[in-house]
Amino acid sequence: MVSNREPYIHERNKKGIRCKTPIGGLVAAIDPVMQRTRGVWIAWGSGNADAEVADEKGRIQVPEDDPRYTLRRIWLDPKEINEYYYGFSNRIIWPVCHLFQEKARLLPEYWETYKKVNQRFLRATLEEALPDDHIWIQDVHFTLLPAALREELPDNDIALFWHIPFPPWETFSCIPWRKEILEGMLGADLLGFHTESYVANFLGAVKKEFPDAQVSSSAIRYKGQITRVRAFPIGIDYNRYRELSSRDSLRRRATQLRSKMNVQQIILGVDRLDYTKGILNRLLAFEKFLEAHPKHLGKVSFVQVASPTRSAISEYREMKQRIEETVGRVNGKFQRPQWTPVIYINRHLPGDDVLMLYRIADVAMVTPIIDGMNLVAKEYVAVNENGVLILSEFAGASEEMDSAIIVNPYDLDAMARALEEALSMSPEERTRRMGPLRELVKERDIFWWLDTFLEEWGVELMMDQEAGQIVAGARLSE
Ligand code: GDG
Repeated sequence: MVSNREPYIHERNKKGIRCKTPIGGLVAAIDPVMQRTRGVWIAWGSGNADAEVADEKGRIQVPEDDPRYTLRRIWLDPKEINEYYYGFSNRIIWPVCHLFQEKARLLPEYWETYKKVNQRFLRATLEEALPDDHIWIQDVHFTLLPAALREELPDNDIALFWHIPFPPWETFSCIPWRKEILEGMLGADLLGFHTESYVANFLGAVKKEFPDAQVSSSAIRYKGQITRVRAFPIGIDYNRYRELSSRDSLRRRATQLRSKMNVQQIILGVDRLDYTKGILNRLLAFEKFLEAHPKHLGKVSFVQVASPTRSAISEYREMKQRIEETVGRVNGKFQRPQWTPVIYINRHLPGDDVLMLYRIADVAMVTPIIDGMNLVAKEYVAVNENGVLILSEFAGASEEMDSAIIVNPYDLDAMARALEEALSMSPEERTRRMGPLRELVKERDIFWWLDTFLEEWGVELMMDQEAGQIVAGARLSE
């Protein structure tokens, strides 16, 4: 496994060194597989005590209490973090793939460092990989790795999963190094995206860029190498969300919170404070909604969790400022001594607090300008069976979750109307819409995603021989 973020992070604080696991479905799903295959996970060692606990190669056996596999940490210096991570990954690939070309900073030094870091990960992977190993690369940080590995390891199976949208060629082509990126990705045997439309965009880009490539609807033959390309819509650990959110203590706290808030209905947004997430448009739509429907004044509050992210990048700081000005203006316009229209939280909340908000929210607004998938939509549906989901048509999740109220996040009036519709929806209609959404989130959970990916990749054979059991195709949660 190769990813930018590591599955275990060591941090030193006043009390000593603590090992944390990042919250999120991906690590939760892949860690058990790694534990069974006893493989190697290569990632950037980003914790401030990571080096202290690893050996001279950056290796550490994890989980610490019952070591099963090797985490190999790669050290990055501040210039590399700035140019490879904040620069190339977050200021070039991220904005371009989210159709924000105008925010892209196409600096050659970002590219040079990105190449260097990909080389560093290449060397580490070559040191770790055994002849039969499957090598799975996550996300946009290592586009050059599949082809570079392929050259050295012609017989290993290599796959890459892309977690964000893949844009049309007309947008992608603004990247001066687009050929190298596409060629790098085509070193993989299997490429996964969240949706059919990202698959189509990727195939289209390859056709445009390499006229001699043979491109079908699910595979590419280029320079003798075949790459299968497929959509694997990612899910969440549904059962875990159900379990965690139905604990007595959490239910009690949620009921208390709900009664303290003293409003009839609650609307919720939970996002990293990213310009792609549509937080600003959502606030403007809420303002329009209050203007158009004064009967809701004093009765409905909108809770927006905007957790800090990438604040080293100026576009993120600018978006934060615009959001905060808007929160201030909207609250200033409507607030009453006993009622706050917008409750804005700009901190990373503990997981339980997010679950509690999912439980008490009558309506969740998941209205990104564009989003690869968006897991918040799925988490809300898993936790709250009586809620209403308002979902952007430009979130990857809308390809599957079509019984939500689907909106265009640019159309503020339509979003204001959707809010009115959601808040006045009958219990029967809520159930009619929520039923199929829950089924889907339950059925296509993170383990389904993993199984489908591994099955397509033919991993079960390898696991069969090594572990004496078939893991892929089995429910790893069981
Ligand atoms: C990328 C793609 C794709 C948020 N604030 C807090 C908090 N969160 C959690 C949510 C959710 C996660 O963060 C966000 O997941 P998303 O899917 O919405 O978004 P990205 O981070 O942009 O992820 C995305 C994903 O990769 C997977 O492939 O779906 O499209 O952009 O789990 O609950 N969690 C806590 N406190 C917060 O303040 N505890």
